[in-house]
Amino acid sequence: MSNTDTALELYRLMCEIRAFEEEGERLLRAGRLAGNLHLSLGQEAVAAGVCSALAATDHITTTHRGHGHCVAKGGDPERMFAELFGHADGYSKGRAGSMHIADPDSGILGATAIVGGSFGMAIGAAFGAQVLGTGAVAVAFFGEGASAEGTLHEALNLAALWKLPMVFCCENNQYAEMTHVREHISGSIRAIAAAHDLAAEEIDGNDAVAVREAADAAVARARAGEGPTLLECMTYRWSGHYVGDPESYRDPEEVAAGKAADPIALLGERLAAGGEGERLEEIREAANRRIAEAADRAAGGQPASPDLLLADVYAS
Ligand SMILES: Cc1ncc(C[n+]2csc(CCOP(=O)(O)OP(=O)(O)O)c2C)c(N)n1
Repeated sequence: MSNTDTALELYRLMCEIRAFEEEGERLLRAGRLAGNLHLSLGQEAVAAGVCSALAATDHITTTHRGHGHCVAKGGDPERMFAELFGHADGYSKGRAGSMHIADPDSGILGATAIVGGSFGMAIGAAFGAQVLGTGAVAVAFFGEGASAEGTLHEALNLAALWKLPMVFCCENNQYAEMTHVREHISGSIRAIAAAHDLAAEEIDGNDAVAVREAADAAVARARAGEGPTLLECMTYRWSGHYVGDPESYRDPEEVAAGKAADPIALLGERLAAGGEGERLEEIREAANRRIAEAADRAAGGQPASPDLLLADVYAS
């Protein structure tokens, strides 16, 4: 793929993620979804940059804010929306919702509401790949808030010790719930990784091309048996922790500055300067259409049946 084709693909992925999040928010605010949503608006470059560096056979694990990762890894937006609607054809048969999307067929081993829960699953996937010699790589997405969890240290240590084919991808969006990063991290996440002898890199997480280049290098290292890498992608969470969060803890000026570093606009400007401007609107429209149609089709599904409540819970 040429550099331009890669950049256009990143642009398309980011537009689909943005459209998914905006449609989800619209449906939730219209009272059509149960539960709540944690949106990744503003963080699209991380999901697009990392997931586009992976093969279909590679694995990701993600968090409560994982829609973007699932869209970018090849999850079907219709089945994702079906899950948000609580419909039987959703990825978890409509019983789990937004924070529990999983699609092993496209390498999405699962999202989890447990902060720090993505590490153990990815370690397992990477260890399995190493033992079986499949060549697959596992990426654990996490927010900077998960650095307070002991499981991060356990995972970093084991991954480095066993040279597991893994990438730890921290989306540092500046907030853990309502707490700014300067109020909850002493030192840095990269330093934590370095203490466990991992290669670690800080990246402009709003620059999809920069994320992609760093992810390409980390994935190549992992595949070559050279061990795990931690990528700390610096970005900004545009919306509240959840839809409807009053956000009294944030300065509107700070939010405006964060939104000014829009990863989609940033890449769009670069592509336009390179003479690709005309294709951008077409890509945006196609992305919006794909997502709107997926949501419409999902809306027509059947609600999860109470008969399935205990299915997949106990082994026979
Ligand atoms: C083990 C655990 N502790 C606490 C919580 C409550 N909680 C939900 S989200 C969150 C903050 C997560 O922040 P971060 O990891 O930075 O991810 P972000 O929400 O910014 O994407 C917390 C503390 C939880 N879900 N799980």
